Amino acid sequence: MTDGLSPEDNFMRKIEAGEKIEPKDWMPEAYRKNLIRQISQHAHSEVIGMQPEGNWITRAPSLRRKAVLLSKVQDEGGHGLYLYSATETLGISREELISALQDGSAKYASIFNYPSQTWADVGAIGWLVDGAAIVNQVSLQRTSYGPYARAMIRICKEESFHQRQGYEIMLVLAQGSPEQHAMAQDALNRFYWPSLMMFGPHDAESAHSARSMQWKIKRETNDDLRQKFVDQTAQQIEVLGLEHPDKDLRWNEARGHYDFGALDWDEFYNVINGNGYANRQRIEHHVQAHEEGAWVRAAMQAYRDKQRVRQQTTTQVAA
Ligand code: BYC
Repeated sequence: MTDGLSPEDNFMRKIEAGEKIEPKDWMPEAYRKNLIRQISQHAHSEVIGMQPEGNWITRAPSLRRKAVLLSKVQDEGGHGLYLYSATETLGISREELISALQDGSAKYASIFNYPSQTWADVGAIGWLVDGAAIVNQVSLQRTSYGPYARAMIRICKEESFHQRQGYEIMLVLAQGSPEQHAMAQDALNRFYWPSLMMFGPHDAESAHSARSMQWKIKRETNDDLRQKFVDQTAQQIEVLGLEHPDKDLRWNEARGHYDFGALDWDEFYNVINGNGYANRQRIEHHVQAHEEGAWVRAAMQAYRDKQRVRQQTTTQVAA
């Protein structure tokens, strides 16, 4: 009890006052589980998201492009690690999280099940995918769980750089030869709609939104964030001089937003249920990399065991 409040009431008082919930604070079990679900899926997205771009590191068109892409992909791995650490503060182990990803019980962002076929796709991923992620993550900087909110602040700084490098690739291609311009247009056409799907189903269909909004895990709804992204992207497409893939896009003066065309929700559910173009390949690649890294985990464990024995011996000698 705090100030005569029950743990439940004290938790809600903190949430309503905009105070952060920290790992050692009392929290409802459903809040803890919902956070483990969302933060771990976020971590998995960062790690699986390394694959479509990682695929292009050796094929990037210049040394500068290779160095930038290598560094960007490495950042994504780092984001995954902060987010796994944030999830572990909720009392779940890294092994459990990884096995949920590999057995398909935990999801990761649908967008990473689309293939990266051309160099322009790398531009489109940086611009649109990181761009959509930033819109969401800026909002998540105000999430109620302290470790998640703090991870988001650092991650957003890096994502802004990622988004700009992607946009710059697109700008160079869009202003290049007719073939390069066509390649940029094709990448935009293929990545635009899946990027809008990153924000999840419509609010009315979103299983977790109401609860997550009440607990301030999510600070804006899926549809509100999607609208922000549509609005900012429309102008960016205009600057690139590319054709907008949405033929129903119209500025709505009364709403102060763009109205936009319907998303293909069958495609969305198909992809999140494991039947996208690259779902199987992404997980197989992850399993293989994880198995190849087993010796690193074993070496770390052996080092920790040795340190523990050494510390015990020192303590015994001192006593
Ligand atoms: N893809 O009730 P809903 C990056 C699932 S990576 C797959 O609305 P919620 C980057 C949802 O999980 C950044 N699944 O859920 C990295 C739920 O299924 P479960 C990625 C999706 O959680 C490398 C069900 O559908 N960002 O930037 O309230 C290179 C019902 O949905 C998707 C994040 O992860 C989807 N798009 O809202 C480049 C942001 N949408 O769990 C870039 C953090 C929905 O019941 N996550 N589902 O089996 C979030 O903000 C929220 O989890 C979502 C969904 C808005 C995604």
